[in-house]
Amino acid sequence: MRKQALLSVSDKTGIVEFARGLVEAGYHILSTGGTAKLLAREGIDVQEVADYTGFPEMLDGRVKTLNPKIHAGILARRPVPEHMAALKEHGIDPIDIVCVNLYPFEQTVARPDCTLEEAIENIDIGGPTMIRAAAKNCESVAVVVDPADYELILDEIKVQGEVSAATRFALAKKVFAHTARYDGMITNYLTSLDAEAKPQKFPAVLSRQWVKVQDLRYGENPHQQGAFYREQNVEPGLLAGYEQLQGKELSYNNIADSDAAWECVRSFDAPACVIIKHANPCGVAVAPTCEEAYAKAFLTDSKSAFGGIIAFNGPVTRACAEKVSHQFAEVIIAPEFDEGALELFSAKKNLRLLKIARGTAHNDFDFKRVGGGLLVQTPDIQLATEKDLRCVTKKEPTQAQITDLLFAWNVARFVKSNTIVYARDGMTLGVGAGQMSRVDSARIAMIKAEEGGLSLAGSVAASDAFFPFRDGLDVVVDAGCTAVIQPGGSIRDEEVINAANERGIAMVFTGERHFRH
Ligand code: 93A
Repeated sequence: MRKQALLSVSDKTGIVEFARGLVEAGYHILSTGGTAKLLAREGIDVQEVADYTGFPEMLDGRVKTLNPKIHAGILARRPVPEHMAALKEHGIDPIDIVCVNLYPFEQTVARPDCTLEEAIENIDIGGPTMIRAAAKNCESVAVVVDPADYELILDEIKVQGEVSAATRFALAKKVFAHTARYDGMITNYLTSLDAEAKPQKFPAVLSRQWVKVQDLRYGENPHQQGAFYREQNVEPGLLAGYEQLQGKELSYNNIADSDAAWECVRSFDAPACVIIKHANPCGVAVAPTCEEAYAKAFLTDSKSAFGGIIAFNGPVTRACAEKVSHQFAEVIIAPEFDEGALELFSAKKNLRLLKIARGTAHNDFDFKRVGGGLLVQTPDIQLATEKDLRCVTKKEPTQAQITDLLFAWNVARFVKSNTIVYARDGMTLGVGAGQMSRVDSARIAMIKAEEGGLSLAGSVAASDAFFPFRDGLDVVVDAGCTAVIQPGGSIRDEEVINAANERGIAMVFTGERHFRH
């Protein structure tokens, strides 16, 4: 029985070469109008589907391939004698390869002048029907939706005489992902048309494509499996665009912590250094140079910095590298390393160096998996500036305090809640992270400063959310702090403001909260 391939593509990239290869391998080619015309023009022997089925393309092309001669030819199970007998009885030849790509719905609706009528006409019906049928019958049929796969198919046919079972199965999986995404786009478009709908931030169906960058040795723990994916078309400058210059393979936790480090450090304009442990900053500083910033950041909590992930927002020089080399680090991240730094680090074979272009783009959405679902939000990139601060105490912060308050406030965004951050002179003095009670975070941050031999006298403190009672504020003032930044908004704000006035410190409200869970 002659082998048959059905070719029906909107995107005609590579189709001529593919068809030619199939003909050379002995395939009979069936094709729809436009595709057939192109192939015939290129001198390829092709039969129009209309000619084969005896039905013309009708209803302005809405019905081209929707015919039992096509669908039975695709769906018949070759190992089942009754199926093959049924084909024979009705004069139908099996179809062994289905090569289809769909009407360009996405490109059509992306055009600003696209009408509803045009969008509707670009909803492909026959194409998805054929590829779903072929994928269902991947036991016997190879289905190609991506021109990038043409070469593989031809190679396999050349070498083994047919497309292998493993490839047919892999191609079938691709089909269902492809049609799911296609239907998702249609749903999103139609939903966006709802009468008084504002531009939709969150689509009715969230379908995205993530491309595997690498399998990881394991997940968060060795008994979990892990992999890293990059979102297709992601803006450069995000962690997904890093280049690893040296060192061991990145682990799951390395990537998570590197992301936290990079997001924090790139939020500063001045040269900055951030040291991360378990996704929390244990030292952050700004200074005239990255080298000085590192020295200050390390001081905050030099015990926790051991085995940390260190990120810089500017070039790492040899002098900076020399300072950093004294400590054990898992990963060092920067937009640039000079020759001297690279030479020095090269002695530490395991140390991972990541070079990341300093972009300004942010993820459009943050995701958090919950059982059976996904929480989606826009990222926390809003940050109060000096003009947003509202002083609520009799005492006003000095200009130096305002600078430190804004620094501490920025750092607090990157610390797990509940957060208290003590700071002075552009460096963190103590970071209290991830406690279930704010007052405990205030105490822990104080202990950190004490252990680091850092005085909190005259420091400032940032609290990622309001103080629910005055107790947290009292701990902060007892520690030596003289100015506080917090969102405000508690029903007990008055109690907390009175406490601040009673203790003679300055306090400003930002009106914005930075929970991070
Ligand atoms: O209008 S359709 O939904 N009805 C069909 O029966 C049908 N069969 C194939 N669209 C149909 N197609 C699509 O036509 C294919 O998915 C492909 O995108 C396109 C190829 O048309 P042509 O070969 O005429 O350029």
